[in-house]
Amino acid sequence: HYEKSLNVATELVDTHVEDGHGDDPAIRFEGEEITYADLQERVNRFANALRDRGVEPGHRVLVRFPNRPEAIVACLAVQKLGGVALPSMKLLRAKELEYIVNDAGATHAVVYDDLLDELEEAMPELDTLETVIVAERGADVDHDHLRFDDMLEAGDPDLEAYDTERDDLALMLYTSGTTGRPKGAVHTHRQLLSTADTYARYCLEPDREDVFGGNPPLPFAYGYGDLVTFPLRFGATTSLVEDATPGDLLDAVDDHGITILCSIPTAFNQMLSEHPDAPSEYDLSSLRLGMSAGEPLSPSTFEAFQDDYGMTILDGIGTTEMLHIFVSHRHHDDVDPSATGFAVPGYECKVVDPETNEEVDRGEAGLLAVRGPTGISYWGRPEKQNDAVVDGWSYPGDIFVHKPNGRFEYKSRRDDLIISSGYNIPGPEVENVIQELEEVTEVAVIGAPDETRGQIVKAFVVTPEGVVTGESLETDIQNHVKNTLAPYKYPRAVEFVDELPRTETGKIQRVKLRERERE
Ligand code: 3SK
Repeated sequence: HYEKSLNVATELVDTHVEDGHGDDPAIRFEGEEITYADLQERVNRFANALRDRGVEPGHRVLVRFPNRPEAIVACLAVQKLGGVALPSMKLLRAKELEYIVNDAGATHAVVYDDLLDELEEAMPELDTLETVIVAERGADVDHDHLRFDDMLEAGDPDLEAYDTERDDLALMLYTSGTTGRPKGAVHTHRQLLSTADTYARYCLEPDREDVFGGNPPLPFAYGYGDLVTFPLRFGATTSLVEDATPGDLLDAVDDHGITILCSIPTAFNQMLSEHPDAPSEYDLSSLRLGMSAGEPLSPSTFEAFQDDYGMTILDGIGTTEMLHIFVSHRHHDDVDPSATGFAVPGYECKVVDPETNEEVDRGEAGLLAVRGPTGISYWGRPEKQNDAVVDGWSYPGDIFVHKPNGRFEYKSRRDDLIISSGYNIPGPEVENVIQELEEVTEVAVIGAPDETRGQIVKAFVVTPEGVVTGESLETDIQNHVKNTLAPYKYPRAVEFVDELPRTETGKIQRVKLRERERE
């Protein structure tokens, strides 16, 4: 329960300073440590400068950065003024930015110099954008916009937060738009805090000594929670690394003493394959927990981390629309790696028949419905809203089984279910089995069109360097699946590829593989 008058920036920063923790580290970045008092001063200065430049309560402000402290300062400053922070993924091109900025009606943009070109290209088509502020790596960047550092210097260090209410908007994130146009998912001050007070509080049990670190980008809801809301809610520290490779992550654990490592399955798999000796080469003794989302974590990756790192990785499923994870194990649970976990405390989940929305029996597959402190809320898309939320239940679009032991087991995205000769085959179940093989780094399984069967199971496989691909490996893969799962699930086609198509947040774009098969 939250007071009616609530401001997320105040809760995440000012409360710690008021409680005597101003000298505690809030952010570690490269060699720098930013305390809570420093962060408060930067947020206040930047917010005052933004207000002088016309940012008003309710305004949407684009924030376009790699994982750097300025991104956190900018988002919190906007929120402290009652505005809505709109972080954008780095790799968005001019056309995509044009769509998002116009759809959101953003008035201001705070941009890192490396990412300015695409915005400049889009500028002639941006209807509402009035002011651009550029943060610079060096002082020699040529542009006609306002400078982040000048604003920080000029801004007053004292600021009373705007008197926002708990249900005022604070954050807006666009979905990746793999199916149709991207949609703006909006979140309130209360919802931001509630992700920390449900998932983080009960599943991770953080305290001030924790150091959160990882590589999900901040504009990805998963990264925003892991690296901004959660650490700052608990007075802990966030360790930021710009464009972190798996090797950079290991360095950051060693240098910054990361205790909760947040990432996605691809990066966890790369840590295993590219740094097999990491546990003896790096000081990883600070690690107490891993967090994974974005794609299901395979049981073989979970087990490898338990064996090699002595670290449990909690898999979770969330969505940009729901803001963070709503199904996961808690860290003291007996983790069953074949399942995602339980409904996060504070959330209710049920598995329903997609036709009737009636709950199906335990053990049967159906669509997952979720109800809790966050829910799907789209910016200006009433038709999508009505499809996604029915009777107060949000439908993220995933197929799950509610197992007799209470855990929810992920099957596939609704769109990724393969129907072959009348059998329903969840692609990720086949992927998990193929992933067990040493000769496989990554795999994606889809339904490929087939005249007789409607669809056949097809696996796209990436192998480690030096592995010989060809018929013999194809047969090994097929036999392994036949021996592990019902034989109708085996991949009738296997294609070896150099890499899998992915979104910027690391999700495999199975839709692209399906499109390729249809061509
Ligand atoms: O992809 C996920 O599972 C996820 C988790 C947390 C927040 C957002 C997303 C998309």
